[in-house]
Amino acid sequence: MAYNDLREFVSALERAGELKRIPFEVDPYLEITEFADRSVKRGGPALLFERPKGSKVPVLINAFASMRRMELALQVGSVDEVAARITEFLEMRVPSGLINKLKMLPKLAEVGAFFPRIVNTGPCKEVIQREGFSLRDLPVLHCWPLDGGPFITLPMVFSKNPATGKRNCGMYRMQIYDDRTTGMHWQTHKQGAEHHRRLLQQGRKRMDVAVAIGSDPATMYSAILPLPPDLDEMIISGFLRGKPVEMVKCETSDIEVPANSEMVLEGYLELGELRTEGPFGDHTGFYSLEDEYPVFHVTCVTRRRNPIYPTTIVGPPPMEDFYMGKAIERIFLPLMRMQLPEVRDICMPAEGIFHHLILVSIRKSYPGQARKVMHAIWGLGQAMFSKCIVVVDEEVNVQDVREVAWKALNNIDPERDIQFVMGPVDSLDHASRLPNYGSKMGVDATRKWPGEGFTRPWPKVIRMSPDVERRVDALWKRAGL
Ligand SMILES: Cc1cc2nc3c(=O)[nH]c(=O)nc-3n(C[C@H](O)[C@H](O)[C@H](O)COP(=O)(O)O)c2cc1C
Ligand SMILES: [Mn+2]
Repeated sequence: MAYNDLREFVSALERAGELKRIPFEVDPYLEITEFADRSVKRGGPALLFERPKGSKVPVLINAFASMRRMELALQVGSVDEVAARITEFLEMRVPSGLINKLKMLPKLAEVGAFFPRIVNTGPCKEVIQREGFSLRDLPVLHCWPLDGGPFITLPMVFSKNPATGKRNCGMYRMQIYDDRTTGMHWQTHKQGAEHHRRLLQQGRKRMDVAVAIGSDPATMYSAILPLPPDLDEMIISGFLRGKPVEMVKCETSDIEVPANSEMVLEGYLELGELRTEGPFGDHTGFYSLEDEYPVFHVTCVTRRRNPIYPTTIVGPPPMEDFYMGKAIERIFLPLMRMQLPEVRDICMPAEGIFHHLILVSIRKSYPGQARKVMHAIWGLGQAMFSKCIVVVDEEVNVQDVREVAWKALNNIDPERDIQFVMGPVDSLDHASRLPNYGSKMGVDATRKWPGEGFTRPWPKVIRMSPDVERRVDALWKRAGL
C-alpha cells in the first residue's frame, strides 16, 4: 500500500530499524547538521529530533540517506524495480487482436492511477493561518558556520507555466530572511525560473507560488527528478506510488498542493525584486557564493495540527542527496537508453557530485561513437551540466570507479582523446569562467579503432587461465590460506 503521508513513512522507517528518535534538545543552529553528517557518513539511521531548540515542531533528517531507505521510500526491493517498470511502459505497444488488446487493459488502468486527483480538503488544512504566523517558529536549520542564515532544504515549490497553465514542482532551497520572507533559489535552468522569466516578459507584477513541506516520500522525491519541462511531477509520483496524489487548492491562489502535506507556505514573488541569497554550504562540499535571487513573500500558512519538519543537509559528499541521486541514476537509465541504446550503464560517483563526473559504458559499433554519446548527454536535460564525461567500452564496470580509472588511464592519449566543449554549466560551479557558462570535458577512453586512425596493435588485459584458477582454488585451501 502506498504511504498516505510523511508520518506513515516515518513509521515504516522506524519498524525497519532505520530511524532513531532523539528525545533531548538539539540546536538547529549547526548541531543537527553535525548529527546528520556523522550519521550519514557512518551508515547510520534517519534521525527524528523530537525537541529541536526553539521550536515545537520535530525535525526529520536523513530519511532518504541510504539505498535501503530509498527502497523503503519507493516501496521496492531494489530501485532497479522502478527502472524495470519504466521499461515495461516504454515497451508497451498497441497489440494486434482483441484478446491482446484486452490483456492490455490492466496496464492501462494502472496508467489511470498516475494522474493526480483534486480533493476539497486534507490534513494540510487542519490549521489555516493568514495572520499571526512566523517562519521563525519552524526549526529551520542553520546548516554550516558560514551560511547566510537558516535554509529550508526540502521544499516542494509549486508554480504554474503561464503559457500552458501546467504545474511544476521543483525542490529549490529557501533562505529564511525574516518572519514572512525567504529567498527562492531556483537556478536559471530550472522550471520555476522559466515560469518567473515568462511572467516578467509579460510585464506582470506578481507570481503566485506555493511551497509544500513534507509529503509521502514518492511525492517529495518527485520534486528533484530531472523531468522534461511541463511533465507534471505529480503524475510521476502517482506512477511511483501506484496511487494518485490528492491535490488541494491553496487558500490564496489557484495553485494546488498535495493534500497530505505537513505544511504549506502560500505566497507570491514580486516580479523584479531580488535579494542577496547565500552563502550556503552546498553539495559541492564548498560554500556556494552569494548571488541575487527572487524573494518569496508568505501570505498564508496552512498545516497539520502537529506537523513534522523534514529537512536535509548537503556538504562534503557523500550526503543524503547522493542516495537520492543514485536512485535517479538507476531509474533514468532506461530512459537514457531509449535515446542512446548503445549505453550499457552509467555511474555518477559521490565525489563527482552528479554534475562533475559521469562514467558511461557503451557498446561501440562505429568510429567516433564515444564522442557522439558525450554530445548526446550534454544535450539531454539536466545531464547538460556534466562537467566531465568518461566513456569506456561495455566490458568495463562503471560502478567500480577504480576499474574505470585503471582502464581509462591506460586507454587514452590525452591530446587525442579529450574533447573540450563550451556550454551551460551548473550554477554551483565556482570554477567556470562565468556563472552558468563554461567548458566541459569528454574523455573517450574506449579502445581506439583503425577507423579512428589508430593502427597500432591493442593489447589484451591480463587474465589468469581458468583451469589454473580452479587448481589453485583447491591448493589455496590446502595451504591453509
Ligand atoms: C536537497 C536538494 C536541494 C536542491 N536545491 C536546489 C536549489 O536550491 N536550486 C535548484 O535550482 N535546484 C536544487 N535542487 C535540484 C532540483 O531540485 C532539481 O534540479 C529538479 O529536477 C528541478 O526541477 P525542475 O526541472 O522542475 O525545475 C536540489 C536538489 C536536492 C536533492
Ligand atoms: Mn519540472
